[in-house]
Amino acid sequence: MASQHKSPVAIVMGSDSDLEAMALCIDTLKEFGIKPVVRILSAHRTPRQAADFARNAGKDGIKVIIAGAGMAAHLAGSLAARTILPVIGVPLAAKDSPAGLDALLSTVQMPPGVPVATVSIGRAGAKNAAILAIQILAIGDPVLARKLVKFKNCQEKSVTAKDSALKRS
Ligand code: RP5
Repeated sequence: MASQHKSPVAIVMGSDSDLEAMALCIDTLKEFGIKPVVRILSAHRTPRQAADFARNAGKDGIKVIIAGAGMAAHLAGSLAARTILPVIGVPLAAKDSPAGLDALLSTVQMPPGVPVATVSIGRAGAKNAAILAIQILAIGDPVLARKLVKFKNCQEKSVTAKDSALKRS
């Protein structure tokens, strides 16, 4: 069944416990006018549903998949194995594994031929995953490209203002 999705970006996370960190990814995409498809799918707990999602994502209009998971984080890799869409992996801390280094290595250490564009651990990575997805989409979308330029300019102004305030203090 094609086109049940209305968004070019899907955010998939392994558990509802990942939502706190991944909320920043959702919010950042919304700031750029993109309302993502958001799913909880697990490489280990719902392997068939996760596989079906990855196989159908392209047909359903998704252009970039963002996958966040903690612990032995195989979600991004298992999705990437089943699609030609770019997959961005967000390694997450989990309550039983608060540093998230296990998730970082599980996400980033993909074998040659099946890349996962892995961002940093946790909320910083969740935000960067959204921005990276937007940058990918902006290659063919001048409106999004202009929004990205504005975003970078605002970011620069904000840091410059903090620098000036520090110099004055
Ligand atoms: C991973 O295990 C999830 O992505 C989550 O980060 C972690 C713990 O899951 P819960 O036990 O909190 O559901 O699969």
